[in-house]
Amino acid sequence: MNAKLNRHGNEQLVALEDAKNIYDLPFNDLLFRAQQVHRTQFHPNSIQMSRLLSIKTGGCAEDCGYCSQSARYPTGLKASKLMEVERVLTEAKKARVGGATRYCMGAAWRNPKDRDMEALVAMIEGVRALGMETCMTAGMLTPEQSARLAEAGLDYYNHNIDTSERYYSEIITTRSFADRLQTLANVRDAGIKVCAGGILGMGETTDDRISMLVTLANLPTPPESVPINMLIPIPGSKLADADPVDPIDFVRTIALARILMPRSHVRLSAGRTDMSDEMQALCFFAGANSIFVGDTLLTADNPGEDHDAALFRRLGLKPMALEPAH
Ligand code: SAM
Ligand code: DTB
Ligand code: SF4
Repeated sequence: MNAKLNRHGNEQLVALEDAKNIYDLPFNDLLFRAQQVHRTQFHPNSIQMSRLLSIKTGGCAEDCGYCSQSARYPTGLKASKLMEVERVLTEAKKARVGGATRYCMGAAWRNPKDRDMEALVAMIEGVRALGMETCMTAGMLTPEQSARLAEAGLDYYNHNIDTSERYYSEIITTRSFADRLQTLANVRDAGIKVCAGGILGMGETTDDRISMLVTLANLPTPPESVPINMLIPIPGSKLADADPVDPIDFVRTIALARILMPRSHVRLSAGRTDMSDEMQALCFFAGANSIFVGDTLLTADNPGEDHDAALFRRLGLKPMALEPAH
């Protein structure tokens, strides 16, 4: 690789050309390499399981072209207020029984208001007390808000860059790619682990997908979790009629994420209801080692426990145990 040292002087910067060359390898070579990398860092048959809950649904001021929750598009979704803390904890207990080890709370906001912070803190403390890892995704955060959530014990913050820098303004105009990177830096500086990834199937090119992964891999510290979503086309949204992704291209992208970010959990995220079991199996072989479990994501469908349990049995996969700190 044409590698340079990053600003910590201890990791190699990934060059776009090198990433493209990896992506373009013959499929068998690409998957073999991804599997080799995977096995240096992870147990090959363990899958981390997260559960999502929408704690504040719909009515969002942002114009993300893929989203059911943007107030700009007639998606038919009913908006609701921030959920009561007790209800969040009741749902989290159910998720723990279902085998999830990480609980991710999502709010349809451009950013949290200061008056919301107390409730978010109580949710984080409550979920943590149940012995689960905590994750939140609530839009842009200031350094002060990041510090407050870190103090509450937040383990992860999810904030996706979604696509390449070049393509970003085709998908979202109410904020910039640089805004996204700034929140990721704020969260990282506060000591919270980072979950950041994107979506495939929004009309982006292969180079956009590769560039998105190169941006993530070249962050001063790569994200600990990298969700790769396949667009769930939402009727009424700007991307309702986007062309579906070629499954082989999707698997290639997972393999590249694994190779560029060996230590990250790569999550096969939204869109699994539209993937065959065989496609999911290839994604796991390519290095995906995390999923969302349960019947729903935030507003859209997910395969559900029975289907996933059967798939895990067929593939000999096991839920990943929590690290000893938890
Ligand atoms: N409002 C917060 C934000 O945008 O950061 C958090 C919630 S937002 C729904 C979280 C992520 O879900 C988005 O960044 C996007 O990557 C993913 N997502 C949303 N709608 C999707 C869809 N229809 N298909 C696939 N992924 C989607
Ligand atoms: C992520 O990358 N995918 C999750 C999580 N982070 C917050 C969200 C998927 C949302 C899918 C569409 C929906 O449920 O509305
Ligand atoms: Fe709002 Fe997040 Fe949906 Fe964008 S992705 S419209 S910020 S909820």
